[in-house]
Amino acid sequence: MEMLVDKQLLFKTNTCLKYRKKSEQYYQIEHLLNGKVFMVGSQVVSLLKWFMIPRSIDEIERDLIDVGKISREDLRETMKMLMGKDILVDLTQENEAYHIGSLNNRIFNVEEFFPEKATDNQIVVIGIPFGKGNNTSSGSAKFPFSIRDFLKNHLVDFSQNVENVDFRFINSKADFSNLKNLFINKRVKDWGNLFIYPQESNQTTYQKIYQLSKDLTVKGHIPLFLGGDHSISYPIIKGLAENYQNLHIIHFDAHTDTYESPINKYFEEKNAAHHHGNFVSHCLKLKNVEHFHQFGIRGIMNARYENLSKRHIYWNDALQEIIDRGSFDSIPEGSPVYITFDIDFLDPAFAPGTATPIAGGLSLNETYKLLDVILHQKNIVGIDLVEVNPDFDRDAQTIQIATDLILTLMNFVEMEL
Ligand SMILES: [Mn+2]
Repeated sequence: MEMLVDKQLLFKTNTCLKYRKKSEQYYQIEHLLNGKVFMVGSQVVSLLKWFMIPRSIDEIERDLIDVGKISREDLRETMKMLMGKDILVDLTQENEAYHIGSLNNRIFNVEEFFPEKATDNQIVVIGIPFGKGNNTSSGSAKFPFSIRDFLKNHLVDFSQNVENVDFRFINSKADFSNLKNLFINKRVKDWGNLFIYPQESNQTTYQKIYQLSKDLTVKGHIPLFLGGDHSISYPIIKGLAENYQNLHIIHFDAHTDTYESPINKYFEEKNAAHHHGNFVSHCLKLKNVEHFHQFGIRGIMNARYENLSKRHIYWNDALQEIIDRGSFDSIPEGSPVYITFDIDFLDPAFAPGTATPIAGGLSLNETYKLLDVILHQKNIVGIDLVEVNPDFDRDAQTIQIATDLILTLMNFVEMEL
């Protein structure tokens, strides 16, 4: 048994399970951290009860196999199945550091993502319902739920007959054939939302996000994170930077997110968490992050800036020049590009649902024109959309813009289909 070779292993039944007896033979098991439900036989439940005390290989050999309770083959298959579903865990191994909650309102009604089953590269949508990086308003944590509810309530379904969807409703000048092909070829999947225990520390959450980003990108998937506040982008980019070198970050935002203060620095020395207003400062310290291109910067809060060695600021009022020029060639061809999009890049008249609005941003149509110029033929390896705060929204106006932006950004993702 290759799995049972290492004498150090110690197996235990996951404590976050709910059992329901369905008949004499069958039980339903619900995994409380990801919402997944399984049917198992009563013998499996007996086995799980036995494993409620951590068991070593020696005990398994002595008390199950040697006495003929179960054959070695059957036990191996059963344990493999249970461990794959995180029902049985190996206490001595680094356990999966995060759980993703399964949903029935997947975005655009696309299929659920199963990491172990994915045979080709996918755009994987994951919600990060985390707003504690902003200490005055944490409402952005609601966005992953709000957008999925909104789309489900409006029966937005791109899981079939996408041939008949006319994406020109977003931007009639753009060519959406790539997006259509992504949907037709089932290359967009929704994994669900990261499970965040309400009492866990911010550091714990950031560690999970980092691991998640690293795991997805090492397999070549293109993650599309729905924030959440902007602090989540640091662990995401840290995860990507483990897999890609010479990363270029394209950052749409009214703010530079490099705010430093003596208080920040004091706590930073104590290894305290970063926040939504300084995630860029942390990213700049990552070796593989080569350039940070910041678009849309404006407002009194951005009067001071420093550390421009890796940063390139494109002030808000200069964006029209890029649109008029029709080209943006500051990123070498083929370089991996990560897009982080703060909804406050847009003028709050268009997108009011955000916690730190700054007037004077681009309109929606101007934004599409700019994206067409900047993102044309870029090697996009990941995307996030952050800082959408449903608490400040008006008639789901910002949710609708966020939807159009998600579709627009996905349309730029080039994949071999
Ligand atoms: Mn911002």
